[in-house]
Amino acid sequence: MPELKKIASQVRRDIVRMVHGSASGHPGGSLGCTDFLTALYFHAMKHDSSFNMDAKNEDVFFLSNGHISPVFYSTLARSGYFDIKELATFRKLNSRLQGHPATHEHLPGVRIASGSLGQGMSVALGAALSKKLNGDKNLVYSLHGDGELDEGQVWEAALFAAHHKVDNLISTVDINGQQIDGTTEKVMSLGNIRGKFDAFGWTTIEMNGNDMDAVVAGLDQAKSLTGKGKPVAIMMHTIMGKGVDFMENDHNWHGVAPNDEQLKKALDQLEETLGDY
Ligand SMILES: Cc1ncc(C[n+]2csc(CCOP(=O)(O)OP(=O)(O)O)c2C)c(N)n1
Ligand SMILES: [Mg+2]
Repeated sequence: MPELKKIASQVRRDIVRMVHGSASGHPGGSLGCTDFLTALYFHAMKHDSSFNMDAKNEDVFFLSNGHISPVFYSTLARSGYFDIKELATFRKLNSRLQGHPATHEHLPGVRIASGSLGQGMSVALGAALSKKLNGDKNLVYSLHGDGELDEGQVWEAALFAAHHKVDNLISTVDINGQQIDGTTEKVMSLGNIRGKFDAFGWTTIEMNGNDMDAVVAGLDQAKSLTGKGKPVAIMMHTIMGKGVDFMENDHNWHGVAPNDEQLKKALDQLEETLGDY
């Protein structure tokens, strides 16, 4: 467990340094989802950093809320998919680390373009069904923002998943109550998200997404619920900007880079554990 917390601290440093380095990008959701991505890649998933697009005989993850690419890229690099030095190219011209992940750049670890919200669950369903057809017992994971749930395609996918008993899929919703222009309550009220997934025929659990022990336990529990005829959804409660006090719970940090002074303040709060890139 201390190991996972150490990794998460370094990933958070990477996030603020990457976004500062390009003076653009999305730190808020990235910091909130750091514990989840860390636990997913360093604990829950069976995956191979030598990377092939087909993901046969391994688990596979799709990031649907592609704007939180900083946390995804850092986790991939720290897991050995590519050199951590490449994180310094984030959002630079000709970089493989585009602001929103794209497949055209062939960055190891990225299997779909995302950023246009609402599509990741549909892709995950295709992958999950093909695993079933191929007799591949591994799991498919997807991550979605709560604001992303405003997209109708998510609910079409949710219906389909239950109808077709896609029980090798674990979809997580990052419930931080914030999105681009304010709180989710203000922009478009989501009501009872868990109740909605329950009504759509999913097995659901709740999890504190910013407590590493809870994230590990939640992912283990979700895995134990697969293979029982229903897709599994994790209601993951997080704080936007988690780990950097002045970014926490503030939608203004959804997609804004820290300036030099703010970067220093942020890094003072995040221990360097594995070495900066
Ligand atoms: C289809 C589509 N519509 C609108 C946007 C613009 N947009 C980018 S992020 C975002 C808010 C997403 O909120 P949430 O998923 O809660 O992410 P968080 O702010 O919590 O990181 C919006 C509306 C988009 N990327 N794609
Ligand atoms: Mg949100």
